[in-house]
Amino acid sequence: MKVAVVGATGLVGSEILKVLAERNFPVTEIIPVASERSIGKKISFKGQEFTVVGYEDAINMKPNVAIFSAGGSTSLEMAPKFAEAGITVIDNSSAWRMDPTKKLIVPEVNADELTPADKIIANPNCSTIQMVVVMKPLHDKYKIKRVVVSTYQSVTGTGKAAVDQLFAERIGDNTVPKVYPHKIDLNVLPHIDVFQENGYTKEEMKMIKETNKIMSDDSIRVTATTVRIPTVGGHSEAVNIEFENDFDLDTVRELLAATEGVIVQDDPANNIYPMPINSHGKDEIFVGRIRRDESQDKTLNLWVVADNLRKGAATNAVQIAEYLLKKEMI
Ligand code: A2P
Ligand code: 11C
Repeated sequence: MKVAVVGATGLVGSEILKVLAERNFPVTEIIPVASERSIGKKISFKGQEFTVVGYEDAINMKPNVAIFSAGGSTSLEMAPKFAEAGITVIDNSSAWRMDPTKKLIVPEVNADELTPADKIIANPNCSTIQMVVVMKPLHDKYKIKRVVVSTYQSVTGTGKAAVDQLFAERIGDNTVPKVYPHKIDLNVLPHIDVFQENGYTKEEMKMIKETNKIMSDDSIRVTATTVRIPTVGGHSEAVNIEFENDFDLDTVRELLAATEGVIVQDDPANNIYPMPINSHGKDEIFVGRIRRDESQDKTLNLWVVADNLRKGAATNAVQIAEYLLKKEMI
């Protein structure tokens, strides 16, 4: 497989290269694509060097699949050009997610929606992905009525510039450009992405709308508060789920433990619960603090953690490519 990685020099792009190598995706050639300022730079993959090219050269090199992680406007402009050339695009940006003609895929939940006609496939937002993988088996068994989620999101979700801002603040360096409107070190910002007219942020609205689309169920009511914290890698979520039917906590634990891609870490007596620092470089989603909401019947509280650059972005995209390959769609 010839694989183009658009945004190969970015945080998610470099994670995509690592995940392709680790999972032994059958790559014959990597075609790294980035902005004009990076053309000619070398990117190494499995000990081999590949030169960064512009998107037109990349299309001419006829990759089987192109994994995009270079922002929404780049995707809006370039993904259709790849698709028109017959190249399947897996896009990490928000550009195509809510387009009714495009599929929004989390392989554990809805890979079976994919057909050979899907040439631009959307990868959901990181905070949505880790939540829906956990929701799916619970929804199938108990039917979810409503979800209340509060997130604690890493600066890596914003990209390299945000990581630079955090470390610059830590050493008192004021020369680094700021990507957040406030200090992030030793602080918490209840603000991810831009505010909308309804008072929610775009990140919060993504969690709501994307969840309904991925689960193919608009009856699930979701409300979200998304918060940026000064961690470097790994998003955490406090998730409160109200079901139609009552559940048994042991069965919930068993169901989650048996779910592909989910690891239960729930032993509070020994201080064992998921933490973002332990999620770095892992493809799985970690769930703990599994307990009843004692203020309301048929309601569960969970703490869900995943490496946002992995399952939240790169791993999910590579898993989509793996599915397409297995089904001979690329
Ligand atoms: P570059 O390194 O040349 O700027 P991050 O989110 O970590 O900041 O990374 C963004 C990624 O998207 C980088 O690889 C960046 O390349 C790439 N990118 C940004 N704009 C474009 C563009 N117009 N065309 C192709 N790649 C782009
Ligand atoms: C964040 N969730 O943590 C965002 C990053 O729609 O893919 C990913 C934004 C997106 O800031």
